[in-house]
Amino acid sequence: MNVSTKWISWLLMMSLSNRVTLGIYVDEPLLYDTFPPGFVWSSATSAHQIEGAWNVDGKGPSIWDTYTSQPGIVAEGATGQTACNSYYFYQKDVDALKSLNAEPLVVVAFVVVLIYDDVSLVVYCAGTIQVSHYRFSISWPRVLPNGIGQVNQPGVDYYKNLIAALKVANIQPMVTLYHWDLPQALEDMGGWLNASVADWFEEYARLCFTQFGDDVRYGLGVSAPDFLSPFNIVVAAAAPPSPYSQIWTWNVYLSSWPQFDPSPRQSLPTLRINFQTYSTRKSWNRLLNINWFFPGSDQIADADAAERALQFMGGWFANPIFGSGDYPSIMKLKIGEKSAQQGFNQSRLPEFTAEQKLLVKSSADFLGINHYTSLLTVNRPSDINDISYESDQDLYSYYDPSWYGSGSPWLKITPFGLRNLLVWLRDKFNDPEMIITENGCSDTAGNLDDMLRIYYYKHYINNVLKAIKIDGVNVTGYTAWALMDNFEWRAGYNEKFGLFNVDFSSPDLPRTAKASARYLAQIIRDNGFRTNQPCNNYPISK
Ligand code: PNW
Repeated sequence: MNVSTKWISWLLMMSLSNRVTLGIYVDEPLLYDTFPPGFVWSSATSAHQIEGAWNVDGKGPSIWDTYTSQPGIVAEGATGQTACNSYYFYQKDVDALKSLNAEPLVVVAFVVVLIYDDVSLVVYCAGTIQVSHYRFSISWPRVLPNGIGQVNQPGVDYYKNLIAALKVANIQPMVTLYHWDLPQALEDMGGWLNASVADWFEEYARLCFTQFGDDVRYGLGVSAPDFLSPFNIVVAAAAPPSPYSQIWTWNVYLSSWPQFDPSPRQSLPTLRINFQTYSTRKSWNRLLNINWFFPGSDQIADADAAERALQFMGGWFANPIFGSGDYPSIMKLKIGEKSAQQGFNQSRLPEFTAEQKLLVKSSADFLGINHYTSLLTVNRPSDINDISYESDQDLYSYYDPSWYGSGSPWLKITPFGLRNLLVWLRDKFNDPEMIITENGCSDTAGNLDDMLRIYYYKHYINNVLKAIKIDGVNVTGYTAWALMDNFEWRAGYNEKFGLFNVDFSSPDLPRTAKASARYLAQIIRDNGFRTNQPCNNYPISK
């Protein structure tokens, strides 16, 4: 559904019903407390969104290089061909990260602090080293230009240099293996829909573990696997529709499980074994892109619809790994019933074999969560002739008009949703260890005095703190998306998520800290919230 159709149906729905919306925005009081010791603080980017250098030093094209070379695809014809040019300017990125992680223990300053109680000096006197992390992704076609086979040494060297520079800055790498930039050569052979993709991915992962494994404590797999599927076209970021659109009604549920291919291949466990072989310090995880869904009314049917939305978005991936070892029962039921009504002789949702269930279950060390926003959801049966992931859910989701917007139409500021989500994940999936692997907010200005982003980070991070301290959820890290303004997929350079502004009009592409970068750095240094931090002292009563 395009944006205008969405609005029209939303307006229609609001005028036809007198629904009580349960998601009205309220300011919440902050919890002034600290995160557990050792809490991981990180900021993130992905290869195609920042690296540029798309065709130099032996790099092969990715599907995004191909996609953006077609006219009319990306806003204003933008491409990632140069982006933040991090292939050459990675030291600038490391410097930006370093400034989020100030040198601790300046003794002289400590004395001064006692005298003047100056907040900016307190920053340098935190007394403990808050180790910062950087989540970046490896570009598969940069290290393997054809996806498999010949290794591109300059590409490998680039990541070695980046990791070495991070090490010097005392910043730990968190490496995503796949953030949507499939080698075009593999796409030409069917991409994620070719059963061999599991072998291709294994070859690539093996190379990464061998080359970079010793220096990487956190290894992340496929970012937001649901976005590999064609339904990603309906959300803002959107990967190329490519040939998937022809066959996706059959494969949509399958294509997002490349490593869990129904053929008797055991690539996921093989990957795990590789992972463990190459380093005992690493963790293998899954990244899940998940919104929070509030029921649109107090009717049971709408509460069920909101739960269904969560299960289709999050349970789809979390339940096989952290839950029963299978798809959520509501997905099996809905898709099974619909498939029968639609004349399919079996459910469009593939079934795991007993063996696969065992292999998949508990195959990740922690659950990575990419979370940005919430929606309100009501029950709404779909047209049975419409065969799609959305229609299978029989619901309609929308935003409450009281929620603050951002620079992205799909992103409304709903910090309380994150706490609900964390509690829900804890309750449904056996209290897994969780790391927020992405969370952040866009604007279209990219201005340095970015108060909206400060508000976003303050209240979202505070909700993580409440989930940990009040609800007892096991969250061990938080990652801010993004380190700097970058190529925001189909939105080009218009939607800016950066803690650092990038001046794209200057050939040097300078990175400049926004106010939100300073604010986040303060929270990181304090490992939590104090009343006398800048921007935190609001007397909000319940
Ligand atoms: C993520 N949604 O995409 C991606 O991992 C990043 O590469 C991207 O830059 C960032 O978020 C901001 O868009 C998402 O509709 C896109 O809920 C859309 C949604 C979630 C994540």
